[in-house]
This record gives sequence, structure tokens and C-alpha cells, in this order.
Amino acid sequence: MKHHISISDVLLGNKMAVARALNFLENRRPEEIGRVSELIEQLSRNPRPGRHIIGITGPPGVGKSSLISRMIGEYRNQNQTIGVISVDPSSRKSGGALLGDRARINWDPTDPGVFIRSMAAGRHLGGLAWRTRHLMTVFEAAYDVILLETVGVGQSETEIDEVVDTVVFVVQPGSGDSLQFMKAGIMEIPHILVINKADQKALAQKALNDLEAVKSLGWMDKSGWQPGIVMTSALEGWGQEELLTRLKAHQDHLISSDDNQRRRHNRISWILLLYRERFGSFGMETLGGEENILRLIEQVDIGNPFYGLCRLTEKLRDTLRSSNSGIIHERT
Ligand SMILES: Nc1nc2c(ncn2[C@@H]2O[C@H](COP(=O)(O)OP(=O)(O)O)[C@@H](O)[C@H]2O)c(=O)[nH]1
Ligand SMILES: [Mg+2]
Repeated sequence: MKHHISISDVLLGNKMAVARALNFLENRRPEEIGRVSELIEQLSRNPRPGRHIIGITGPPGVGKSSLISRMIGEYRNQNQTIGVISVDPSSRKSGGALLGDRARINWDPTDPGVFIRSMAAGRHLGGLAWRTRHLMTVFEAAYDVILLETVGVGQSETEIDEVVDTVVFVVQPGSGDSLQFMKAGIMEIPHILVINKADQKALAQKALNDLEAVKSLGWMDKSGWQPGIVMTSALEGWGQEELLTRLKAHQDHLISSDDNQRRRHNRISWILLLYRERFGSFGMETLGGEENILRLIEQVDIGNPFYGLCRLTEKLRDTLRSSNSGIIHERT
């Protein structure tokens, strides 16, 4: 079956074209790898220049989906278009029990400026395999704001950190766990911390005090960004405006400090993922381990991750050939 995917329709944010491109990338069959590569390259060459990719993570039940519904409303007021990828943890073995009652992301399905896609988490902790990155290229070409919802409890944040521009970690008042993570410094520092369900006034104030105390110990990420704390109530519908202001501030910060370093780094880790997925630990060892491979990727064209993968594959073949040449020689 031949799919026709119109890049220009994707760029216009045409929902049908977006859905078609996503389906093609998700259901790809091995023989279509060439067309997948081509599509990803075309999309990667045409991202929305001002796009902002935001990861919304945090324990189950803190109100991430509810908050995203509010954020969608707020971004629509600002006339921005939005694509949401919601990584559904329900397919994970332990996921079901953790979920409790769960809100769906609420939006107007007739609004052409909003597109929501759920995907199963799969075997990765946050489900952020290369599959997410493939889908992301479609969203980056089609929407101004991209929201990625994942479940995270402390240590899986690095995974999301490698996919998005800005990490938002959501907690709820009275749940000591995530606050403990932060105090103990276990958690990667998110760019923005949200205390949702702040309609629970007294508990929320206590959580804020706790976090402020941790903050005074000198929170700052590598690029000099000072993480902020925002209180929201997705139930009552307040705080999302301030959250968007903070998000914009982080985007401005990235533009002025990092420039494209962060996105470049993320693409490099994508190529590493593809390579690891294909050749496993054997491939990793043969090319001298992760650090060495990252150095190799630094030298190749990362515009299309599949080219990067091809270069690594060639390098692997050369390495194997030269290390086997002695044996082959003896046998002939
Ligand atoms: N009191 C209160 N409840 C909320 C708030 N936001 C979400 N909830 C409730 O918390 C539960 C979990 O919300 P959900 O958005 O599914 O959380 P997620 O698992 O983090 O995506 C639902 O019953 C929501 O109605 C809030 O701001 N205040
Ligand atoms: Mg949710």
C-alpha cells in the first residue's frame, strides 16, 4: 500500500496529514525504512522556527493531564497551535494499579489548532524510545507548542530531558515522595516545578515552603537557569497563566544562552539510541563504548539521524572487517 503524505499539508498543521504522517511513522514496516528516513529528513528540515517542546512529567495522579487541558486553553487564547503526545503508562506491567482515577485531556475536537496523540509506553521507563522522537519530528513541523506528558518519579527525568526543550515536573501537596527526591538531590533538576492541586491551600503552602527551602540551597542548572516554582489548580483553573509565562522565560533563556546546543545534543542521543537498538551491547563495545560513539556522532551529519546510523554502521563493519582480517587471511 502506498501512503501519500503531503509535507506541505503537515507544515500547515492539517490534521489529516499530521495523523497520516504519525501513523506511517508508527506502523512502519521494515521495507519502508527508506521512506521513513526520507520523511523524517524532510520534516527535520522544516520545523517551526519558534516551536517550544515541553515535557510535563511527575508521578501518576498529580494532575498532569488536567493541567495540560488548562494549558491548551491558555495557549489557544494566545493563538498558538498545540500538539500533545501523551505517553500512556497503562501498558506497563505495574502501571494499572498506580493510576487510580485518571482525567482525560480535555479539548475541543473541532479546533484545528489542537492535536492529541496517545502512545503506549512500551518497555522504556518513560516510553521515550526513538519512536517518540520520530513522532516528534511531525509535531515540530506542524505546531507552535508541543507538550509531552510522561509519568516520572524521580530518576527517569533524564530520558525526557533528552527529548524536550523544557522539563516541567508536577507534584501535588502532601505527597512527601517527590519532595524527598528533591531534597536528597536524587532528582534531576527540572526547569520548572509545579505544585498542582494548590486548591488544597494549607498543604500547598507547606509544600511551597519545603521547596523554597531546597531552592535556597542553590538550585541552578548547568546553563545558569534558576528553576521556578509555580502553584496551579487545574481543578479551579488558575495558575496556568503564570506557568506559561515561566515557560516562555525558559524558552527565551535557551535562545540567549544555549542557542541550539541543547537540541543538537538531543539529536545526537537519538542517533545513539537508534544504534544501540540495532546493534545492542555488541555494537556498543565494538565501537569502543558510549563515549567513543558519541564522539563519532559529533563528526557526522546529524540532519538526518538515519544517515548518522549509516555512518556508524559502516564504521562497525570496517572495525569488524579489520579485526577479522587476520583470520580470513589464514583461511584462504
Ligand atoms: N483538587 C484537585 N484535583 C485535581 C487537580 N488536578 C487534577 N485533579 C484530580 O486528580 C486526579 C488525577 O488527575 P490527572 O490529570 O489524571 O493526573 P495525571 O495522572 O497526573 O495525569 C483526577 O481525579 C483529577 O480530577 C487540582 O488542581 N485540584
Ligand atoms: Mg495523565
